[in-house]
Amino acid sequence: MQPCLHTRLKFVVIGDVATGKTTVTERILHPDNVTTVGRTMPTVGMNCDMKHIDDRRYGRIDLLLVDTAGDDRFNGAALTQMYYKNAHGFLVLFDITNEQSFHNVTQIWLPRVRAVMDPTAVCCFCLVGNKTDRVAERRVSSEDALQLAISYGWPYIELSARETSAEEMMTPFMLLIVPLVEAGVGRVDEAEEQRRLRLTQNESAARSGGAACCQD
Ligand SMILES: Nc1nc2c(ncn2[C@@H]2O[C@H](COP(=O)(O)OP(=O)(O)OP(=O)(O)O)[C@@H](O)[C@H]2O)c(=O)[nH]1
Ligand SMILES: [Mg+2]
Repeated sequence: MQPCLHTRLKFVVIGDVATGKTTVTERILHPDNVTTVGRTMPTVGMNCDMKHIDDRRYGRIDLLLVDTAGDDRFNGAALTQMYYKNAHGFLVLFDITNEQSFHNVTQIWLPRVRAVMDPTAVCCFCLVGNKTDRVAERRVSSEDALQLAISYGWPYIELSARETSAEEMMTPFMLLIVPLVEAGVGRVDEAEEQRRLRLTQNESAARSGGAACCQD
């Protein structure tokens, strides 16, 4: 029987304050739920949650999503950078109505990731322009954003955490994840996991047996 494919990936969501990192993360975790839009509080430190995807072709994917604070006052840049460790992907958010947030992609966020990233590790990036529902307030053109993404070899996604449909929300992220899965990044060796689990169970059984002996 073909062993079941199982992959564990860690993605970190970064970007300026109020670009919509928490709202977008919530929509990825719960694509059908738009009730979180307008209900978020500024993130303190980080939030992390797991999304389980069962795909007929790519098997089981456990995606750990780490939503970080855009405001350094909450925990300092150095601590935030700790959350970047061992990441397989970064969603770099900006708000299409806020030019500074776009500027800070290259001025703040990318240098921070590069400062702690293992240059040999496989890691993908995606530039995400959020809040496309605020059409009249747009300050960053799709062309400029696309050009920036292309210059780094990243894909560019534009969305509205408020209006983008559940399916449209997930499709671009699957496109990011699939090449990693195909390359075997984050692949879990199920047999090895089972072996380790059995060892741990045997050890704790032996330990509790030992304790019972001592009590006699
Ligand atoms: N119109 C509109 N508002 C949005 C969208 N996404 C997020 N918002 C709003 O933007 C504000 C900030 O959203 P958050 O998700 O808290 O932003 P954040 O990037 O997590 O902010 P920090 O945690 O402080 O770094 C909230 O009032 C959201 O409701 C969107 O697509 N469209
Ligand atoms: Mg937040």
